[in-house]
Amino acid sequence: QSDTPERLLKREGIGARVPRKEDARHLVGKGNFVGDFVIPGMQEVAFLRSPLAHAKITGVDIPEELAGQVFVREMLTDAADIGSPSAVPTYQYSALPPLASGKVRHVGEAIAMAVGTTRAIAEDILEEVEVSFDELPVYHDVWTSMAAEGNLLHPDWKDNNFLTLRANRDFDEQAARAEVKVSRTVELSRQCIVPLEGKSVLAYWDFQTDQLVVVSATQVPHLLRVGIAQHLGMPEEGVRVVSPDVGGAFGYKGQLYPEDLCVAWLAKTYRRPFRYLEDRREHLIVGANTRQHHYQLTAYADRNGKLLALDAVITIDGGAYSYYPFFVGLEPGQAIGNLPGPYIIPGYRCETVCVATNKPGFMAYRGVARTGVCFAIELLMDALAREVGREPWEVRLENLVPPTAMPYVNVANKHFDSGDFPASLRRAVEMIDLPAVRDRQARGEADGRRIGFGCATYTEQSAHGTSVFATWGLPVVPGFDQAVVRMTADGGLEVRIGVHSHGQGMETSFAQIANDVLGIPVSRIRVIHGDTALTPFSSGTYASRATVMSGGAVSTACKELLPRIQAIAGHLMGADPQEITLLDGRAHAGDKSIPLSEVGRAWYLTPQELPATVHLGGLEVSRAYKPKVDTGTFSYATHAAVVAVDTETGEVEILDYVVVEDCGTMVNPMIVEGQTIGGIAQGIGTAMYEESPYDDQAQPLASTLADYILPGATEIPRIRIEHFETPSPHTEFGAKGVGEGGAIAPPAVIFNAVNDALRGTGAAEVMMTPLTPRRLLKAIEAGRLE
Ligand code: SMO
Repeated sequence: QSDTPERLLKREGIGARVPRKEDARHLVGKGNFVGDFVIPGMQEVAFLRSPLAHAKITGVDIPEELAGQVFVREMLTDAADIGSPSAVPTYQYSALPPLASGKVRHVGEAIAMAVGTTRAIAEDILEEVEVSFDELPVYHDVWTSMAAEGNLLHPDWKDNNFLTLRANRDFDEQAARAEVKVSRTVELSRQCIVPLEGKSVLAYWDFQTDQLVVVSATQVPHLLRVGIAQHLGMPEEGVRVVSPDVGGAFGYKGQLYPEDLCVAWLAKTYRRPFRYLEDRREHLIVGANTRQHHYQLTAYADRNGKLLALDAVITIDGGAYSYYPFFVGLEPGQAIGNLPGPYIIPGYRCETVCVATNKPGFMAYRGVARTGVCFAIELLMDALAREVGREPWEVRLENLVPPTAMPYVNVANKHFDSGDFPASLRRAVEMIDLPAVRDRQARGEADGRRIGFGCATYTEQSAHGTSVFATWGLPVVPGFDQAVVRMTADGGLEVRIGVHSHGQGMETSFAQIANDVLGIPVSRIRVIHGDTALTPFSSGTYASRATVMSGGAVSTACKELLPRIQAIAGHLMGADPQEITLLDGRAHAGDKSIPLSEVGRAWYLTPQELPATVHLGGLEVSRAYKPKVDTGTFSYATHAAVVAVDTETGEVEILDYVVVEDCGTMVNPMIVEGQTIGGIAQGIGTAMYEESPYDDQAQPLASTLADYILPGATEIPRIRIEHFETPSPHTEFGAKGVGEGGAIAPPAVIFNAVNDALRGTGAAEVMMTPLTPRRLLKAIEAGRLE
């Protein structure tokens, strides 16, 4: 194999499986997390948290000798309550005080904070603080909350609903044509997000720059700066946010938390360093805040299972508060918009209610509402297939948007950009070898377990643009990104991006994007992120947006830098700049080449050697980027699995799991696969293990990892992945977002497989996550009683 220029380029450019630069430090424990910072004089912060779910605070008794070490809401006079406004109609606004103000609305809400030289000392101080309460009626679920009369969660509200969204497109006329009607109720339990690193924030005063520096485990450093400045009444240039290594975010680190604001307030007020690190018990109590959806669904179809209409009532438990800046409407909005999935559905009627309850405020979690809607629509598709007596994948093929219809605007006004949904399903079914699975089912298993096949196809809107965010009525409307690229005097490259990388491998993939344009070796490209003082503004890393948005900005900035490098190289080499190609860190013209360090040296160190014409612009470029069409990119995938169900013990084993995914142009297929597998591990957690149950006083029943069950390595099967690559016509190099996708389909796939396994046994269908042995045995028993 000869190293042709093309091969040299592709060895590290877009599409290459370059090992991740960031792994080296993490594998030897040299990451730099908020918990690793050592600052002389730093004090640790602890929070006194409510033992009750809904109560008036009638008094907080702080012993006199602890004055100055314990803080309550009234003392934070120059900190505003966290507001999460939205112009979406029907939305009822609620303020989130940094420390409880007059009332607590969920167990674990922070009432007071203490500071000490160690966390243990701060916690001991809080032992001396007495809080008295008058208990209020507790709304532990959406149904009790919707039935509330008086004693509502928030003052000035007319009921306990955050908001209600309605859609109706041609429902009555389409439903009237149906020959088959299938109804189901499906439900997802509340759960936590459980990143390896919890919420973490450290703040200090930098006297040199006269800035409040907030070091936070955040996925949105620039938005956190906007939020902190706004809520502490400071100018933005007086605040710097640093997001160092972050141990997973997944949506949990996309907002301004009371704890962030409190610690920032301490540092602003006392001009000394303070830090708060959430512990695991706090996370399991105050972070139990995601995925809790209830669906009542009816599919209307012809007798082949071709859908005519879909009717849904979605009820979402939004918890007690709406967070800044991506308010609680994110979840119901995504639910009503994404429920139709990848299908052609002529008629659609949906009502989505997001109800406030006495539980921690709702949080976006990898996939946002799409894990829920995929679970709902895909369980309904299997139920429809059983009703019309066809294979579930055949019924899906009747309904998937075909590639010939692309671009396609669906019934919920989603603008699918490209792709071949049916081909992904056909290939996944082929990889599973369904005929062999059906044979095996007919023969039966020697160990008495029952085998089942399940699949799910989804499309994931990612990299939402400005016009999409604008409809959410937020004070912050993202949808673009910026990058700054600078060639150094010795021929290296610095790339500055405003998004933050915390597991996505951007330090590698963004270097590959730059390498693809400039031919500078990935080892000589440094990607700088996570510091508002060093990087251009960005709304941050979420919604699977970074590669499309910031990646697009890096690519366009490098394309602007390229002719400037060519001009200098052309002068140095006596060649036509347009004939210069950059490869492997060198400028080539014909059979001559020079290292880029000569270009860098000429510009920065010996400019007297250059003619005036090449001086314009220099070797540093800042570019903003928006996709050509900003309605988002639509990645898609089919996941399929074979499971074995033990009907005696209720245990489920995943025997095979395949993915056929299409995220457009892949920058680094190894990273795409890592993202997919990681997402699937979390999806398996949602499907089978993770649950934050509450009693009727809204007391959390899982506050340790002995009660809250996470999947470990032994619960994750070997996952076989195949890729399609249909470039998005809207984006810089054809990429579509992929970060969240893996977490969307697993609950649907696994439940469909289990229901398939139980077919003919008389068992009731399983329709509620997580599929614990207890729930599965109950479904089997319910069937026997019938
Ligand atoms: S749940 Mo994500 O960080 O869009």
